[in-house]
Amino acid sequence: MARNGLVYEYMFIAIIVAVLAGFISSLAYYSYALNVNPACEAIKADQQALEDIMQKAQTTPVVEKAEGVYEVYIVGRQFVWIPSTIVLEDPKQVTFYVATSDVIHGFEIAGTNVNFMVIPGYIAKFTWYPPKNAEGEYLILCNEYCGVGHQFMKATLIIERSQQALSTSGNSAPEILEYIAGLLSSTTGLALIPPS
Ligand SMILES: [Cu+2]
Repeated sequence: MARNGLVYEYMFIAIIVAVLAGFISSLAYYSYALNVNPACEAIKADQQALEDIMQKAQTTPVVEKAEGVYEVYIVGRQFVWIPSTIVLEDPKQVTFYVATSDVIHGFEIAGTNVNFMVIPGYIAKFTWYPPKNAEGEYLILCNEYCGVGHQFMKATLIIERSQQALSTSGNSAPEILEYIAGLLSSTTGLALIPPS
């Protein structure tokens, strides 16, 4: 009887080890072979780099590199985003550099595919290609519980469209397909090839 019990014990240990090995190797496969990774790039940052980004967030948070190409510097802190308002005019490509001066925060622009984690000691870099019809006020929130004032942690993104951009803003079918493909690849890592 006792020996039989031991056999079952070993059987269960073997099954559990096999299941764990399966999970861990599928994680490794997705991460390394298929390159399915968190949406943003995390750049290791020392104290100086974090002070620099704080300085930029407080003085010049929005830098227009070229027409419609922006770099935006933001710092999260219990329980605010600095700056609290970001205005972009006719953005085509927006690269966010986001850091935290205390705990982990989640940077999300509601209604878009911008959603990534901001980890202490790193600068999160994420490039967003706003759809042409993105316009008006967007809520930026913290989606990672960071303390008692978490629910007050928000900011506003305002996208302004000039008259000229508006007149060409009608999304054609290929553009919508492109947008969906971009969304799919940025959230799942899968490449969608539209039928030709
Ligand atoms: Cu937070």
